[in-house]
Amino acid sequence: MNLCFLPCLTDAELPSAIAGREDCILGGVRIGDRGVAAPPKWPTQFMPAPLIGRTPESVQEIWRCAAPCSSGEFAGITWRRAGTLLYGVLELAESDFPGSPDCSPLQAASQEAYRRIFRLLEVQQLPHLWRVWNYLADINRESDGLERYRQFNIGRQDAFLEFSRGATGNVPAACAIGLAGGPLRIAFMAGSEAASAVENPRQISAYNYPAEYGPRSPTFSRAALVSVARQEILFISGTASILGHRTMHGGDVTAQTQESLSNVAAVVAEANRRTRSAPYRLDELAYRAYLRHASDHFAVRDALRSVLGTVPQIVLIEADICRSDLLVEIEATALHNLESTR
Ligand code: 3EB
Repeated sequence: MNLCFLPCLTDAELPSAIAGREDCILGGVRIGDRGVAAPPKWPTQFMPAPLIGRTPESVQEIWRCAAPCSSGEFAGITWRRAGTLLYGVLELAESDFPGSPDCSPLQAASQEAYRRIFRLLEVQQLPHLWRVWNYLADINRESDGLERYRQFNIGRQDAFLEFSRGATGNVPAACAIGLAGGPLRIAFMAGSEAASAVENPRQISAYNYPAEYGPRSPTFSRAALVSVARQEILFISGTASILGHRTMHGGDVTAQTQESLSNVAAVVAEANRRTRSAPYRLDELAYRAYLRHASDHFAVRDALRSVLGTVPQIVLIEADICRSDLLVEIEATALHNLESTR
């Protein structure tokens, strides 16, 4: 198969990255405010959030395969598949879900989104969900008596339970991030092989968070390690300034960035106990950081530089984090060849 992960392409760089083989692009994401003249033909998650400290104001991330992908639509999901690997994108408008006294529109939309994903994976006979990117409007706003992130968590967990998937243990890596508006936007990667879920010894597993963070725990693992033919992907979930289950360093973005990176380092160390490839290094990961306030951007960069010794490959995005006291969240991805050292 030989997968290629290209995390940060400008519109100018895109044509040579595609190399005339649009049918070989598995899928990706477009981040930034700026629209695109001709939307890509491959499944693309649109994230219309401001990019920070970068011109031009949009970048794309793509997963490129060596051979053409198959593709399709299923229940509103646009997907492409390469061998035993599948990437899909789904958008659901909450206004299409009336909700009920005990189920808000967002909760209903979230449950339905995951149901559709699980049904597609059944039909495709690729049962294992590895990584999910969740974006929703106004994540910290309370409505129907509950913060919207907590509504999302109920719908997500109900779908896992409905499909007998279990909501603890081997659950996907994920992020759940707030945008200014728009539909529930979900992208995911899945395959025939189970990912190996990685947890962080510095943190309680999110699926075991106590009830003070909401009636249902979030359904995600701290990272997922997955073999794809002769390669291995490390997906590190959104990682924040949380120790145990508590937010640390309220109001201090520098300390929150340092704590988040300590957590990323701990997750990488755990992944390295299990990797079949060369060890992952912090300075080779492709990072994405979500900042609640764009004005924190220099503080975050300085903290990255002082911890990592360099400013890594990173895309900075202004967006809301799922706890209102969190100012920054960092996620990362890496792709290794199993036979080589890097
Ligand atoms: C945390 O550690 C921070 O609900 O899917 C990070 C990654 C977070 C994923 C999710 C939430 C999610 O709890 C928030």
